[in-house]
Parts: sequence; structure tokens; C-alpha cells
Amino acid sequence: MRLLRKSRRLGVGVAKAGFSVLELVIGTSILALIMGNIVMLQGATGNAYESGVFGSTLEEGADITMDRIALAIMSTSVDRLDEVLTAPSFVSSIEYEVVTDVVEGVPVVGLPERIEFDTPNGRILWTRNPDEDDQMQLTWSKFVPGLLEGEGAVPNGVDDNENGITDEQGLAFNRDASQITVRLTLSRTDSHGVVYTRTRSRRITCRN
Ligand SMILES: [Ca+2]
Ligand SMILES: [Ca+2]
Repeated sequence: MRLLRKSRRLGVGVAKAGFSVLELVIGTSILALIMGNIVMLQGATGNAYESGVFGSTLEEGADITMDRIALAIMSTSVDRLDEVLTAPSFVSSIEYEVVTDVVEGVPVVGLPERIEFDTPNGRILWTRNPDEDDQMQLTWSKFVPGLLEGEGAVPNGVDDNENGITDEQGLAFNRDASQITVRLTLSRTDSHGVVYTRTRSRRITCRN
């Protein structure tokens, strides 16, 4: 009887010990799961943060560059703007003079300026007094691909993105009467190999 009680006590003891081990295993597994989730979550948050920063930087860059181009075109008149081809053709560079004032019907103009696509380096350049000794040049944007979004990697004689212009470059201007349509794509690849692309298109009216 005493032995039985002893063995029962032992049995209870073993069961208790087994449960504790099981608890420990489950506890450890849950902890591992939670820790794993936290690590994954941190990773995902990091990626999302990078994606967000990348996307918004590109977004901002596209908007600022488009605003600058629009301001330049709005401050020149059609007859102070070099030939800009009509669709389906385009140009990727414009030269113009900013009309600063009109005195007795005669426009007062500033120094010539140029906005161009530096194709080899994927940049949009703005130059005041181009090709002169005192020319001043600024990079308005980087990360401009050879062709506009949707036109593919190489010119193929087809208007792949169906915007009425064939094989337009990453920066493209075309004309419709006194209006100039500007199209612009910026594209970047992040450290994970994800490509971010932002495209802007705006129709701008030259001043009279
Ligand atoms: Ca096109
Ligand atoms: Ca094409």
C-alpha cells in the first residue's frame, strides 16, 4: 500500500515533469515563432521603408523636374522657342529665350537657354547661354532611361505605349500649335533589384 502510494506519487511526479518539458518545448517554439515574425517584420518594414523612400524620391524628382520645364516653357513665346516637332515626331532638346518683359509691344528677352536630354548619362541638363564661354549648366534630373516608359529598351519603329509618338526618349517634347507636350520618365533600381519607374506628361502653353 505504501509502495503503491509511492509509485502513484512517482507517477504524478513523472507526469508533472513530462508536462513541464512539453510546456517548455511549446513555449520555446512559440518564442521562436514570435522572434522569427519580429525579425521578418523588421525586414519587411525595412524593405517597405526603402521602397517608400525610393518611390517618393523618384516621384518628387519627376514632379520638380516637370515643374521646372513647365516654368521655362511658360516663360518663353512660341517664336522664341526653337523648332519643336509635331507628333508622331518629337525632340529631346529645346532652346529658347525667356521673355522677361514686353516694352511697347516689343519683348525683352534674357540669355538663351537650353533643356536637353544627356542620353549617355541619363540626365536632364539645363544650360544658360549654351556653347558660350560663360555658359552655366545644372543637372535638373538623373535616372532618365533611354526611352519613355512603355517604349521598351530599344527603338523599334512602333508606338508601343500608344501615346501618338514613336520611340520617344526618356525626355520628349512635341508641339501642337502654341502648346508643347512634355513627357518624362525617371527609373531606378534599388538594392533588391526592384525597378521603380515614374512618368509625367504635361501640356504647357507658351506665353504670348
Ligand atoms: Ca510612344
Ligand atoms: Ca517603340
